[in-house]
Amino acid sequence: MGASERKRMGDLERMADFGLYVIITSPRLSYRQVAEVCVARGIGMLQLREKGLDDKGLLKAAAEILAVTRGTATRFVMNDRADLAFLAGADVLHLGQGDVSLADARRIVGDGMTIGLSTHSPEQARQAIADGADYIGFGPVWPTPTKTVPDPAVGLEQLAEVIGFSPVPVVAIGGIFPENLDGVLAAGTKNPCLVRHLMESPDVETLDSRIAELQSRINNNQKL
Ligand code: TZP
Ligand code: MG
Repeated sequence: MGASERKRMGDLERMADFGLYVIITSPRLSYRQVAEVCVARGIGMLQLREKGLDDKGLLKAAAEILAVTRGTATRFVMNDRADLAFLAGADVLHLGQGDVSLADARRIVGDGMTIGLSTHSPEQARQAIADGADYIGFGPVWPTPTKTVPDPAVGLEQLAEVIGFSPVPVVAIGGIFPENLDGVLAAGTKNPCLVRHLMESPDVETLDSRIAELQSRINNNQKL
C-alpha cells in the first residue's frame, strides 16, 4: 500500500482508542510476568522502554514479551528504534521527537506497522497528526523523574485541547497516579499511561489489581 492509500484508509478508518497504555521501564517483576498480566487483562498496547539496554538486550527483552503477547489482543510496542521494531517483529513502533522521522521510520518498518509519536506541545501534536501518526503521546502532564530529560509539564488544559482536536488516539503520560487520575479522565483521556505506579508493583497480584482498578475507572468514566 502506498502512502496516499494509507492516508485514505486512515481518513476512513482511524485507529480506535485502546484504553490503558502500559510502558515497561525498570519493572520489579520480570518482563514475562508483566506481559502475562497485561495479556490476561486485555491490555491493548504494551511498550518496551528500557533506555539502559543495548541492542541485543532490547531484542532479547522484546522476544520474551512477544512470546507472551503474540496472537493475543495485546500489541507489542517497541520504543524509539525502527530498526529493532522491524527485527523483533513488533506490532507497533513508538517514536520520540529526536528519533527518525515518521516517513523514514515507515521506510524501515513498512506499511503494516502502527506508528505512534510522543508530543510535548499542541504544535507538536498538530504536526504529528499532519505527518500521519497513528496515535500520539502527549505529556508530561505533570513533572516526572521517569524521563531523564523531561520536557516542561503540559498540564490538564493543554491535554484537553489536544484531545479535543486530535482525530487519532491520545496517550496522556507523565506524573499520573490513581490520586490525580480523575482530572486526567475529566480532560477527556481515554488512553492514560502510568509508568511508576505499575512498574513498582512488588508482585503479580498487585500489578493485576492495579491494572484492573485503572481499567474500571477508565471504563466508568466513558459511561458518564
Ligand atoms: N514520556 C513522557 S513522561 C514519561 C514518558 C515516557 C514517563 C512517565 O512516567 P511516570 O512514572 O508515569 O511519571
Ligand atoms: Mg523515545
